[in-house]
Amino acid sequence: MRSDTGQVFRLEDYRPSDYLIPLTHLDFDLSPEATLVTAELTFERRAGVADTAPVVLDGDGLELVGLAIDGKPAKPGDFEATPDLLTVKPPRAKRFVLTIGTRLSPQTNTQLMGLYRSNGVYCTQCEAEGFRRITYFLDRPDILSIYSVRMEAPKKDAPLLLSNGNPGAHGDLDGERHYAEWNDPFPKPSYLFALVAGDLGSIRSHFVTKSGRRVELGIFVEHGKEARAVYAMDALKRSMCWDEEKFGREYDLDVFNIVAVSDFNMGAMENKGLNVFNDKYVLADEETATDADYANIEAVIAHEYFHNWTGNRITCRDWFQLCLKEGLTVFRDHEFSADQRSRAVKRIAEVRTLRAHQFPEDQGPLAHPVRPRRYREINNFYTATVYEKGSEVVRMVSTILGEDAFRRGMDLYFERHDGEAATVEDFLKVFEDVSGQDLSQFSLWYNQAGTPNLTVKTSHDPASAELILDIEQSVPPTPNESRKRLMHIPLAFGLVGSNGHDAAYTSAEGATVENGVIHIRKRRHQVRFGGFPQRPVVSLNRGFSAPITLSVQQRSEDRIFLARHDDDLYSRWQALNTLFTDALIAASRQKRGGKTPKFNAGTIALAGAIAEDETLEPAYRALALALPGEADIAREIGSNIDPDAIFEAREALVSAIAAANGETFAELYEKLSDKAPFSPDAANAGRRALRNVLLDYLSAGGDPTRAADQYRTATNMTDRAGALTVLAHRHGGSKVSTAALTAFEKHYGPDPLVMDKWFMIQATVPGPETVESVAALMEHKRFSIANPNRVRALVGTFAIANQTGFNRRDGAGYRLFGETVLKVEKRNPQVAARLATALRSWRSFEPERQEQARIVLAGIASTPGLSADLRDIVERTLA
Ligand code: B3K
Ligand code: ZN
Repeated sequence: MRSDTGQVFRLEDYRPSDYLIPLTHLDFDLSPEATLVTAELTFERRAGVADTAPVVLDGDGLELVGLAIDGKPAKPGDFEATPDLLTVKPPRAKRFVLTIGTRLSPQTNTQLMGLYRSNGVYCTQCEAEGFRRITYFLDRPDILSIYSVRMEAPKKDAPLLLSNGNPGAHGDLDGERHYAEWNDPFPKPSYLFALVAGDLGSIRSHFVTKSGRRVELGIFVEHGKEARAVYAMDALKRSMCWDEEKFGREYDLDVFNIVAVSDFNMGAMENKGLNVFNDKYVLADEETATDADYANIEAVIAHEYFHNWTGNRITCRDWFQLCLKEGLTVFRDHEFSADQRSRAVKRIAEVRTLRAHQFPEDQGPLAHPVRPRRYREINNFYTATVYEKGSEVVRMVSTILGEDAFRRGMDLYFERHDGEAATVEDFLKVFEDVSGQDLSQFSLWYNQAGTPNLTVKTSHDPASAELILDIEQSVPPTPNESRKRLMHIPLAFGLVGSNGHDAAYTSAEGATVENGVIHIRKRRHQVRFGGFPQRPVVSLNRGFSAPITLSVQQRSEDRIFLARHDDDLYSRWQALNTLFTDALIAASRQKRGGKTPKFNAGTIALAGAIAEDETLEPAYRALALALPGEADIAREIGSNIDPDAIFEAREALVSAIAAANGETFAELYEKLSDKAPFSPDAANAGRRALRNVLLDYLSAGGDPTRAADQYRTATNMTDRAGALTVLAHRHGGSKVSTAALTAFEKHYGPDPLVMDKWFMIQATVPGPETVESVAALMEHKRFSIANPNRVRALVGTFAIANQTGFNRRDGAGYRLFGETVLKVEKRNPQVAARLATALRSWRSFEPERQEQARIVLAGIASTPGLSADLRDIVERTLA
């Protein structure tokens, strides 16, 4: 484990390195516990740098076994080496070569950073700072180098030898060994280096780019799982095609390879020409993957592929600029999925994710700007803020400029910065240049943390036929940023007439209003729209044009009207969701006060009407009927949260909706039960989604028959897992539920990815006893503390998605969690730190729970020898 130096990195301290490394040649002699790496690095001193300036290279736990300067073995006085640093006295010449030998033990590398082994396969993960665990280097993203790689290994262990770029020479060696060379002509930062060697199966295909270049495609998976990679291959080709059409981006190498491994710290990695994936985001068939898995695979394959231009060809100058590649690439993968599936459904899902993950981050102790200004451990900044809010910021640029100017800006970005390590300023500049707009106020979205709030009061003046909006913006204080500046918020809107369609205004004053967007730039705007002798209904933040919270005074009749008629499908969903949320907040207050909640009949009826509305696609109806989750309600309440009251309130609303619409739901459930052959496409997935939401309502009354039948007759994993969830959550402990869980385990036991679903379903069973069942499941033979997917499925899911179990009043959930985080940390600090962020909202609970959480956090903080990763998260969470 790298020692915690307590060092803080600051954006304002950026300075170019004294040396460049134009050429990097790496030689790997692979062996599980003694891999020898020889790095031949060509250095070039930058102009103006003294020839005495030492070469200072990053390392992380390295063992130096050899060092030569321009081919001559280095003398003791010429260098100083520790596991984490190599300092070399440079030769006089401007250009020179250092040959560095290091010895690695991939087999015992449990951090899964640098070179490690997963199921016997050698693989690498270098972003952000894993390359320094392979060799000493200027391990920073602004050092772009041309790489050539040679590797050798026993043929039997590693018939497959892969690295970045295009394949070069390969052949047999003495002693049943072989070698392969790879050359990557595109200069790249060290974090994009990759090597894979092992025995894997594959599927192959090819793609012809629009200029006629043929690209060989390969996806490598465990033997026997090849058929499960077919969907990923299809998604890859669709991504390649889409990027050409939508962004004019062509692929640039002769090969593109994807390798799926089962031990991986995150989702996937965009290494140049050799993406390495968590197998969860590659493998799918109807028997083992849900529709959500298919959608995720499509999105992650696209995301990593799109990085080839946004991230690889144009990379980041430093890690503070991480959103430059991540936010932009998320925006691109969102647009891709919207084009492949349903735009409205995709948008709603994005907003739900943003609110579930980014809003609590922005509103809690870990809040930071999309471009942070300081960090202690960069791996802790691969956050929902950098990724998801980062994507929303790019979306706002597109909203402000319009589609055409946005595309011209992107074209200019690619043209101007190809082959460079760029900054957020470079990115914004291209859009200013193509549009002539001043984006300086807008740039606060990158530099200021916190979710802005808009308060809107509407009034209507029949005498002047005006609709008046009084809008006020505020940005709440966040850690280390108590005073906030006013932001530029593009607020898309519509004024809906009594016919249910947008009505045109004759004048607009008080703010710039263009193309259906009000540009909020000041603290207060009074916006007056003329031409309304009758009051229209206001629909605001259409399409979620800005990632803000909105407090609009609006009658529930108006919301019901919007939920039925708004031309903007996102806003229809939002209106319904607000109605549900308000009802649930009121109901949880009533529950807490010992009263029985009462619900508005109009809202309840609306659920039935939406379910039946065949003008809406099933996937949309499924999202509309899925009530806000317990965590969503908690977030809206904000403080002094009692998760048990929220749970009961939500159950009461589920029952009320089910009771009032039971027949409609049952008929629709049957109607959707066609047994057409399986297809993972969006339309079919949507029907399954709706049917599974209905199953949950229909099972709320306590009868497990329908769920048990669905479990028994299911022909795909979506329906099977959907039924199992209902059985375990609503009928837990019953004979049918226990039998189904046992049958599932028996059938899928040897398939780790499917067993993750089994763990997840049980980790999310509501109620206090789940603490004990999660503890018991951690002893299950299919569980492993060493595998990040298993840990996330069981313990991560428990902490993030089980409000009543994790936040058990006596603190047992937090204690189990705290102990597990420390266990994981011993092997893998990065995964432990990520896990620990689940405690970030601890201060929003009622005092008893807060105290229990605080004790656990303080216990972690006082553990001797804590890693930098975990210390950073825990100290910020407690601050
Ligand atoms: N760039 C990687 C994430 C690396 C995380 C390092 N801790 C995957 C992605 O965002 O595409
Ligand atoms: Zn990414």
